[in-house]
Amino acid sequence: MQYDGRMTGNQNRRLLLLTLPPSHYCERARWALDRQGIVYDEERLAPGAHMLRTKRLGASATSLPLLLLGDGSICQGSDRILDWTGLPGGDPEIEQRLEHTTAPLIRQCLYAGLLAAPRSGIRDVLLRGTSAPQAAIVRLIWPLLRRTMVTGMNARPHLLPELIARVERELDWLDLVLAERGNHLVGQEFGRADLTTASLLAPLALPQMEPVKSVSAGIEWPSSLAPFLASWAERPTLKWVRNIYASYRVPLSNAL
Ligand SMILES: N[C@@H](CCC(=O)N[C@@H](CS)C(=O)NCC(=O)O)C(=O)O
Repeated sequence: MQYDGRMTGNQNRRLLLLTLPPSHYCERARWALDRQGIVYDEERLAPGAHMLRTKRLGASATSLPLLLLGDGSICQGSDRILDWTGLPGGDPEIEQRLEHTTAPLIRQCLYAGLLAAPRSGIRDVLLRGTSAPQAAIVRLIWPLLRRTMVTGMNARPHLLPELIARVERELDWLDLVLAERGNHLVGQEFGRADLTTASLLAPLALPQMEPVKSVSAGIEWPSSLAPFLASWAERPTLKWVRNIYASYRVPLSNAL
């Protein structure tokens, strides 16, 4: 097990998973906890508020997911959280590429389209399940926050053609991997590599399973993205992601 080991005020309390609601890394952590039958509460944070919360906890970075353990220590990062759950069936090489190349690219590409489209609904999706005061503040500062997010992720609309081409190359790679390995990436059973791939690709596959379905409900895909999402929908990888969700995504926790 690998985690920060920093102590917080969470001693003797239930596990608490801090998330940014639509984050695919947060979904990866949620699903692993659910899969392992680990009971936890989820605290959904608005962008910006998450920085104050993580700083107050003394975390080494602001990124989510972050799991507050019952002994008060912090486990930050989806990879570490999966380590902590002990979920078997990992493939470090595939998971590293997904975590460090594919997933940030998907995020950059989708936000480049969504943040530039005033009626995409992304602001409400980012605020779903967050506290009323956080949501009120974000609505007030949205124009500034939107620009900060564009800059922070380099999610600039003029980059979309290049980002879309790079996403297609990642899908080409995964189509090949799945063609070689069959229904499960490691062995004959659902495991960590399958969960990592499915969760990090979910924003493209759009599985209609909870909690992903309600977390992202209300998104209006702008014309800069909609045709590409439609043309990718029947690719082997994205069909596989939807099948994996339908077969294995059973939300068990009493999270939000
Ligand atoms: N490699 C990290 C990446 C996590 C990450 O980038 N999370 C994003 C949400 S998708 C985030 O928290 N961004 C805000 C920040 O870094 O302050 C993980 O697997 O947990």
